[in-house]
Amino acid sequence: MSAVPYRVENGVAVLTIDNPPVNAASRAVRVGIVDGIKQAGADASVKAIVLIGGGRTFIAGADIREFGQQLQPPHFPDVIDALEASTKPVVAALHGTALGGGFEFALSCHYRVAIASAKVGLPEVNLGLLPGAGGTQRLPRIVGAAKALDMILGGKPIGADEALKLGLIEQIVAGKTQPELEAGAIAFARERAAVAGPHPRARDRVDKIQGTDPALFDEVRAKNAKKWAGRLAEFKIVECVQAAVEKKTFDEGSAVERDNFVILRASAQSKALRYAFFAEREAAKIPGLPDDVKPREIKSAAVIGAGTMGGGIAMCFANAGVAVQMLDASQAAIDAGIARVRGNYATSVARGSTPQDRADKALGLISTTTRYEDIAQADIVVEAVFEDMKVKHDVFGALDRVMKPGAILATNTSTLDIDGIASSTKRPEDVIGTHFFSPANVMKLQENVRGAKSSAQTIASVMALAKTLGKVPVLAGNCHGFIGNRILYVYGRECDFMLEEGATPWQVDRALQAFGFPMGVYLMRDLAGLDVGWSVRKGREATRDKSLRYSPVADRICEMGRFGQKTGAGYYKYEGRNATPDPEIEKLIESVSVELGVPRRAVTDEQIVTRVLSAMANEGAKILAEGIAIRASDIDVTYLYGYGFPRHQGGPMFWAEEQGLAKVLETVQRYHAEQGVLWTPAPLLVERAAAGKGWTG
Ligand code: 3H9
Repeated sequence: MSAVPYRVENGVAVLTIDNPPVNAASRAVRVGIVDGIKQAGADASVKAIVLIGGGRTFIAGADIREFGQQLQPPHFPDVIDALEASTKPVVAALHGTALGGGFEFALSCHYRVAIASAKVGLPEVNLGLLPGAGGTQRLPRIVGAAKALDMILGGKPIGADEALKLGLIEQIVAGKTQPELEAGAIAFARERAAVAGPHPRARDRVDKIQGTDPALFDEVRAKNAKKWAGRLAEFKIVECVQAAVEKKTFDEGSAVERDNFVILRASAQSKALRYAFFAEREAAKIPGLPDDVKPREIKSAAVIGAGTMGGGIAMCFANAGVAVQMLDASQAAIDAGIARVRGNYATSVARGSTPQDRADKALGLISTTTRYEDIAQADIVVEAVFEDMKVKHDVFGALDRVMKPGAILATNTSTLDIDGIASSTKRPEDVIGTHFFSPANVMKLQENVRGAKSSAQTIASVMALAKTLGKVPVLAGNCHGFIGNRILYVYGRECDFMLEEGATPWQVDRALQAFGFPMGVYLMRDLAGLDVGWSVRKGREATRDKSLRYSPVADRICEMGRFGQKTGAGYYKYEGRNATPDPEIEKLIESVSVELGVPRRAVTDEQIVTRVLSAMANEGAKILAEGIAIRASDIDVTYLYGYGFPRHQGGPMFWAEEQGLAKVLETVQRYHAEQGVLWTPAPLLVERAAAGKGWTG
């Protein structure tokens, strides 16, 4: 059975791609298209050809899983040649998403039609690739170089309306369904067949690239230099579009594209980004949940606590069209909270990231109250109050009294025991952690934390909720800090020790930023404010294990009244948001080294990165063995979406696997010998390294 069944209707050959779920252009699809075009060419009764996706979408691109293997013919250029060389007009009929190689197939057809809900785009950059099937050459020929750069570098699909305006499609077909699209495309194809050929080919056009400002490409490179530091694909994309404009022929430009695509496909960055793509999708799958479990419907929500976090979470619901009530103890807290939310919307409207009408609509979905009785009918309530078990008990006790049966009682705690919180209710099966990341309306991660008694339906509901909110969910088990903050603690701890051993905050930050973190750990702490962590540490001081190494540097900085950016000084000195290294802090750190008897030595940037990542992977291995994370890749997803881990590095567990677990273990053992118990190698790391395996192999 062909992956592209062929049939003729009314003198039009219809090639229907049948490769669920997204009709990826795997080998069978490529074979099917080439064969279908050949068959249509040879059939005298056929006057035109329609290429259409079966099911819910056109082709969503190359089959990403094939990139790790030797690619089998026919290759993408073979398919494109077949489409383009057809003397009978070929019409691509688009619905769902026509992406990457799929859209490139469409661009090499003579005509394109779509239904109004279709989306088209070239998202390869998100996988560390470039459009390698002529997209960097054909797109500029249709929309001009500047717009093509915009679309390819942005990697975001556009709607059919915009595609029509840009000349990327010829017609929007009436109707909403695939059969309606097919009928419209056949009618369109018959019209075109009645017109004498040759039919238009994007490769022959020069009108949109002639007269391109030669400075455009350097300008784009310069404008993005900081954002793209260390990344490959973006620069290669600019080079290819430049070749489309500057090379004498289409084929010369295509050769530049092909060479660069081959480089990117083999690159470590693309491997990491492709891994991240699948890791994100895996994380949504929860083994052990009964197949028939149905998430509860969430049509209304309530958030307890109108602080920064509570307001951000309320915005998430409102942005997703879910009515949400914000509850706080006093009207003053409510007023301050709603003012902050309004301010956030005003800022994003001013920046152009949210249209005014969308902001107004979202704001209209947020209401406030100070009375628990008012939220009783909400389908879910998310608690975002102060991180104190006593306060959480009070809140959950109140929720237990008022909330309707079947409401989900979620907590945004970032560290506390979910079972402890659930114990203040008589319905622990409805209690679960939904840990959002600050700013909650921006950060993509939703770390869901299952308690011992959270029901399968409660788990399924918050996993589904994440999708509704446009978040990426990971399911964690219950331990102090769960996946994310437990590893973050180790990360920060090792950075602090390196300060005492000879590094400076700015060196640590520089090394982490060179690795790809958008912000180093100390700049991040200064931004978040140092006082919160200080008060947590003071609270725990009595119970801290004094036999373990502890760095007092952060406490000393707070004792100086330096709480970070908001006080104009923290690890750095600030003028507004501009941070500068502060010799006073260097002196303070040196004096701590002397006081603790830690000899100072040169620490290299490479040592900083290796030490931090090895410690993270070692802790990750413990988390994995304890079942706190379901998969190593879930730890990576947590870091990619919640902690700004550079996506093109894949995540700490991916990093470790790429290094080789034996090599990482060697580093861990070396620090264990030097630093002691905090570096005890994770048994799982030892086991996997000895077996010569990765985390899952
Ligand atoms: C390319 O085209 C290169 C060319 O320029 C050059 C070639 C020479 N391949 O996301 P979902 C799977 S690069 C293989 O949950 P949604 C996905 O893993 C490619 N598998 O659904 C999942 O599997 P599972 C450029 C793929 O409705 C299932 O399909 N294209 C691919 O939320 C459902 O996916 C892209 O980058 C694929 N290409 O979103 C598009 N795509 O069920 C990548 C999906 O086992 N894809 N799968 O977990 C997407 O952006 C979204 O999947 C899409 C659907 C918007 C299509």
